[in-house]
Amino acid sequence: MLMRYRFLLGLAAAAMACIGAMAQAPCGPTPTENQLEWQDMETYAFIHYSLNTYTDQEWGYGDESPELFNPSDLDVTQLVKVCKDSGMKGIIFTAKHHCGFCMWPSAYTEYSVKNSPWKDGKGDVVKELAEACKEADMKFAVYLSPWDRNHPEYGRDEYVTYFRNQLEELLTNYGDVFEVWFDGANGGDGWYGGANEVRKIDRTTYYQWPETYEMIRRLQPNCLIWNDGSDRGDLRWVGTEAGEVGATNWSLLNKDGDTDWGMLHFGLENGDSWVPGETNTSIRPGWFYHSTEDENVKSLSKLMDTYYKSVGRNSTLLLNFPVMPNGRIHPTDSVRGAAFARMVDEVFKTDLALGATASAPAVNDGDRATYWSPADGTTQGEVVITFDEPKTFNRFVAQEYIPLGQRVKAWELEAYCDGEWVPLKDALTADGRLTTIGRKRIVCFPTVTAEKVRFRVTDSKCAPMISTLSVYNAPELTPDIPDSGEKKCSALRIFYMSPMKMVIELGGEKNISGIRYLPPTLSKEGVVTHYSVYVTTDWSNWEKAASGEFSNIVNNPIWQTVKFEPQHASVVLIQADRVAEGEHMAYSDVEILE
Ligand code: FUL
Repeated sequence: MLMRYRFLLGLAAAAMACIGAMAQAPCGPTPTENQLEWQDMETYAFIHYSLNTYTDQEWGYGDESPELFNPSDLDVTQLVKVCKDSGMKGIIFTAKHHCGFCMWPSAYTEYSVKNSPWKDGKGDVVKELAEACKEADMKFAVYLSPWDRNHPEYGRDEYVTYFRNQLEELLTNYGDVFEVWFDGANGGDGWYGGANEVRKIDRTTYYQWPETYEMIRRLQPNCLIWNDGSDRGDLRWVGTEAGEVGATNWSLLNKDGDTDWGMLHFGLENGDSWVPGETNTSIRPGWFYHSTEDENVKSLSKLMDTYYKSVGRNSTLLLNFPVMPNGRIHPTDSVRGAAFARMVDEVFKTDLALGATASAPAVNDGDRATYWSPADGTTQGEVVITFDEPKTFNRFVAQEYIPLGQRVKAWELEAYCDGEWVPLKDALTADGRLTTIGRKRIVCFPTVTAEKVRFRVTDSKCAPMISTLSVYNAPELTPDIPDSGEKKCSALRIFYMSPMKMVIELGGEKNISGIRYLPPTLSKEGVVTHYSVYVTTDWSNWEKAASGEFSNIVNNPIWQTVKFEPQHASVVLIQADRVAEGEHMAYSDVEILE
C-alpha cells in the first residue's frame, strides 16, 4: 500500500528524508490506497435532483407521479461544467432519493424516468451524467437511498434484494463509480405501494450490509462506501449537514459498536479502523431546489469558512448543487461556486515557505512523500522556517504523512516578530488550540509580518511524521450576508403556547401567504417534523392554510418555509402534529410571510 502511494505520486523511495528506523513503522490503523486517493480529491459535488424538484419538497412521500418529471431544458453538461468550475473533482448524483423514484430506467421498478414524459420515457439521467463526467475528466458516484417510501416491500426481505439489484445495475452499467452513498435517513412513514403506513426497520440488521459490501467490492474494487449506519463503511458522516467537522478530527473509528455524535464529529483517537470524515453540506439551505431559497445561496465568505472547516480539518468537502425544475443549476449558485474556486486558488497560490530555509528541509521541498520526523523517535519536536526577508501572512498549512497513520495530538505555532515569538492561534475555534493534523490542517489567524515561523509538536501518539508545512497570505474577504428577500410581518406577538400549539396575533388583519419556522438547533427536543397551519379573523372560524412535513429538519435544522394561497387573517395557529423528541414543540424563531 505504501509502495503504491509513493508510486502514485511518481516518487522513488530514495527520496524519503529524515526517517528514523523506528518512525517507519505504522502507528495504528492506516488508510487504503482508495482512501488516500479519495481524500486527495478534497472537494467534490453532490447533485440533488429528483421528483422533489417538481414538488418543492425535501423528501418525497413515494406517491408522487413519475409524470411530474419533465425538465424542459435538462443539460447535463451544464451541471458538470458548473461543478467543475466550482473546483469540484467529481459528482455524487441522487440516482434514487427517499421517494424511491429512479433517475435511471431500472429493470426492477416502474417508478422511474421510463414512465415520465421526459424524452418519451427513453431517457436515462444517470447515464447522461456519467458520460458527461467522463468527458470532462470528473469522477462519478451515486447516492442510492436505502429508505424507499415508494416500494411496497420496504421493510421486508424482498426489498433488500430489490435494493441490491438496483445497486448492481448502477455499479455495472455506468462505468467507474468512486463512491456509493447510503443515506441513513428513515422517517418511517411512506406510501409503500399504497399501504400508507409507518415501517420501522432495525438498521443494524435489516439491510444485510456485509453481503452488499461484498458485491460492491467485487463490481467496483476502487469504490468507497459511505454509510452512517452501524455497519462501518470506508468513510463516515461528520454528524451535521452544516458543513463543518470538529477542529480535532481523527480519521479513526471503532469497527464495531455504536457511533455517537462525538465519534462522528471528532473521530476516535484510539479507534481501530481508518474511517475518515466527509463533510457534506449544500450551497443553499436545502438539498433540493426551492425558488424561495434563491436569495439564500451561501456567500463566498461562508463557503470559504466551510472549506477551512472541512478540507482544512482533515476532511473532504462534499458540496451540493441543486437542480432547478428546468434541469439546470441556478446562475447564482454557479457564479458563487466559481467565485469559491477562484478564491481557493487565490489564497493558496503562493506558498511563502517554499523559498524559505527550514530546519527540516523535507517539510518545504514541495514533495508530500518526504517527511520530517524527530531523529530520536520521540513524540515531540519542532521545525523552524526562516524567510529571506520578513513575510506577511495569515494562513498556515500542516500535513502529516498519513500512509503511516495519523499521529499528532497537539501542536503550537508561533511567529517571530520584532525580536520575540508570538503565538498564532486558530481564529476559527473558540479556544484557538491546535490539536490534530491528519492529511491537511489549515490554520487561519489575523495577518502578521514575521521573519520566522515555528511549528512545534507537543504531543503525538507516536513520533510525528510531517510531510508539508506551508505559509500563505489570503486576501481579505468582506462578508456578504445574503438577505432572505421575503417581506416579513414585523411586531409578531406570540399570544399563547400550549405544548403542541403556537398562536400568533398579527396586530390587525393582514393578507398572509406563508410562515417560516426555525427549529432549535442544538437538540432534537421539540423540533417540529409535521405541522398544520390554521388562520382566523374572529377566533372562532379557523381555516386550515397548510399542513405537511418538515423533511430532514433534524439533521439540517434550518429555516423551513411554508407557502400557501394568500389568506386573510388576524391570528395564525401553528400546530405541531409531530415533534422529533419530547412532548412540546420548540422553536428558535418564527416568521409570518405577507
Ligand atoms: C440526508 C437526506 O435525508 C437529505 O434529503 C439529503 O439527501 C442529505 C444529503 O442526506 O440525510
